[in-house]
Amino acid sequence: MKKFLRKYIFATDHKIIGLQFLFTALIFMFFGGLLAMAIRWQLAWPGEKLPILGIMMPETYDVIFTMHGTFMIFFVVIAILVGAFGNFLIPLMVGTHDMAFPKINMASYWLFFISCVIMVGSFFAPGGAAATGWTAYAPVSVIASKGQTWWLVSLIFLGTSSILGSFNYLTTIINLRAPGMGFFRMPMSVWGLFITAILSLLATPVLTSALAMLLLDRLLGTTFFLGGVGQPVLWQHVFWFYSHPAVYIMILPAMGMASDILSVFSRKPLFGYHAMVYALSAIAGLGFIVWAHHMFATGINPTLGTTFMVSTMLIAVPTGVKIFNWLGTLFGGRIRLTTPMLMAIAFVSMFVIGGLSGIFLAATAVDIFLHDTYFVVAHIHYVLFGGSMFGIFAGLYFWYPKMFGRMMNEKLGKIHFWFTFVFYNFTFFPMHLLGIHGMPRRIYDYRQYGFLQGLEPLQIFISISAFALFLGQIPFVYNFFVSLFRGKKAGNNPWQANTLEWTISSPAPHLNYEVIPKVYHGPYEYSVPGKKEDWTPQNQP
Ligand code: HEM
Ligand SMILES: [Cu+2]
Repeated sequence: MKKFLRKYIFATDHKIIGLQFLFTALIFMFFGGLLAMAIRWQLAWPGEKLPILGIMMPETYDVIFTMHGTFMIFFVVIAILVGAFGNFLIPLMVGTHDMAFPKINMASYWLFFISCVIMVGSFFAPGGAAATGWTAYAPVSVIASKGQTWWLVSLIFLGTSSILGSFNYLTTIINLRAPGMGFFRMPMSVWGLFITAILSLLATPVLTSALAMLLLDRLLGTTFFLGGVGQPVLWQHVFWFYSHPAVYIMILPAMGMASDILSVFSRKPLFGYHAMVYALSAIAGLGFIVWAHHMFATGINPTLGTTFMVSTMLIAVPTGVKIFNWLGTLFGGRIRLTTPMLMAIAFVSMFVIGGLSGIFLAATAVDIFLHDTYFVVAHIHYVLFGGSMFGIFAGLYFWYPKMFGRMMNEKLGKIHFWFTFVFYNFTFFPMHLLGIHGMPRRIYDYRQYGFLQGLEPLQIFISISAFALFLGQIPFVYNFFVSLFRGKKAGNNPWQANTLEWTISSPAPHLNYEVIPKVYHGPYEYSVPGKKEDWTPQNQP
């Protein structure tokens, strides 16, 4: 019993901690998805009874979209990309036994867990859970019911967990790389996580302080964010100073993983590796000077608005570099359309659509009209679902064998892919149209406005697609859990990939490497001319 607790519950092994993040986040993914179903049910048939919830009150609707956004962002996407993949991949891919500080790593998971408990508990607070959106804008969030306090406390724990995690990642990557693993021999997955950790270390303390200030406003009567003495807009500044970098926290690790996966299944080196690294760094750097593009509608000084518009549009340059590099990687490759590869290709293509709608929103003159409409809801889902979630699926199908020693079923994987890809687009693409029609976000009954009443057929279409999208995840859940026991045994290197984790057994053993490997070259030497195999593990001279 003690041994079980030590090994699986109070674990210090980075792989187990990674899986703890993963399983916790999968539970949140399920409930976050259910909340989305409630939102869509209400919008398709406003005023009619929902299953279990009955007639939806506007206050309940507010709680539901707030907790949907909160769950998905903080407890699913960040938890999986940074918590699960960061923990699982970094020590394996840089070639070391564990994180630099395994106990701090354990503390990071348990702080996250406390945060989860408080967030779930907040549903039982008097007046229900928080209802001011995942952005918690002041002054409403200052005067909102008790659930908001729980929300703030929960996220303060979460922020602390992230800060501990990111300095552990940085120390591990900087100090514990295997001999020969120069910075420019690191796989892109590690680069993505490295830059994410820097972002997180610089931005998360700002959020955590902002949360603490809001808590003081609520509990001790300070007035940082209240009108009169304080400044409601100050909240937006400090919140977005974190949350814009945070959108890169939610995408850079997926960009790294997709780069690796595209290269493996094109059997070609990653096109423009150095340019990729510089582009990632540029995106991260620019990410700190664009935050007020979320605030064009606050009455911001037009000169300032234009400055933020220009800095935001500059991000299109490194992003374009990355997209061309991904296409360059695919070009002329001997492409293997495995499930992880399909997911990675979907990641790139859906992220492009999300990026393009982002450029619309970055133009001040356009944003005045599109701000707070469903165009924004479409945009966030193209980057967060189309980007981050497809990236997460790609990573899960790809590294599952290293996590559990067995393969996931390819046929079910492809069914899952096609269902998700099709119904995802059916659900979210039409939301651009709703937005252009002027449908506001965060509204529980759009029929109050005469000019929106004609949208009913589109609303029903979107909702039915959303239900299908949700059901389309059943093959994934089934595949994931049944393959744990029945999947084909994986062997060390089922995908014939180069990075270090594929040189050891699957599942990766405790402490990973018996002897620390020696690294002779970069991670992308696929199809080297004159070589019999078309791959070259990094530890092969
Ligand atoms: C089955 C899939 C999903 C559906 C049908 C769905 C649907 C929706 C809808 C309709 C809204 C707008 C609510 C409103 O403004 O009234 C919304 C908001 C949001 N969703 Fe999703 N969603 C899904 C998955 C996701 C995922 C995977 C993420 C993130 C990874 C996500 C992140 C968000 C965020 C951040 C908001 C904004 C919440 C707010 O306004 O505070 N959603 N979702
Ligand atoms: Cu932003």
